[in-house]
Amino acid sequence: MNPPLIAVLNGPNLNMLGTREPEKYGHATLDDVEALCAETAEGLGLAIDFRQTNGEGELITWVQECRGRAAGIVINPAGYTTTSIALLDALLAVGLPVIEVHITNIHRREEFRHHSYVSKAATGVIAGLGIRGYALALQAMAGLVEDAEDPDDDE
Ligand code: DHK
Repeated sequence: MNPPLIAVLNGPNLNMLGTREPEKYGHATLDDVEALCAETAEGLGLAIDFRQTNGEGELITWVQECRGRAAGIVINPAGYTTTSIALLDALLAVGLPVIEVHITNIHRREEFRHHSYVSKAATGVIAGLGIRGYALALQAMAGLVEDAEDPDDDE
């Protein structure tokens, strides 16, 4: 059997990780994040499809394409977190487990970053743990996927 596929989707400006405000986002690049996700997923028996876009429409199309293809979505919506009802609607439409990740603790930052539309579709949210948050999200997702496969098994 093929390992369950988890889409790891990244929104705008995350392609600039490593050079972008390193005092907030750290020094790891998006390639480092992808390598961490790939290694973590392999250990958990998951496959990943790791992507980044600066476009809202493209991000929404990728979410839509997860239906029937992926077992879950890990998403850092970046700047679209606080603005995109369309992204929220897409996440609700696909009906998959969603884990929202933010590298920084958005609640310690400017007030306009505190409200997330995406959280309304998220099973869980991880913020403020740096890129480690992606690995934690994949660990949690492995449990959610297992629960979905064996709903009667409490172990
Ligand atoms: C990344 C961004 O690009 C911001 O727009 C969010 C998020 C925070 C992060 O912490 O990963 O406000």
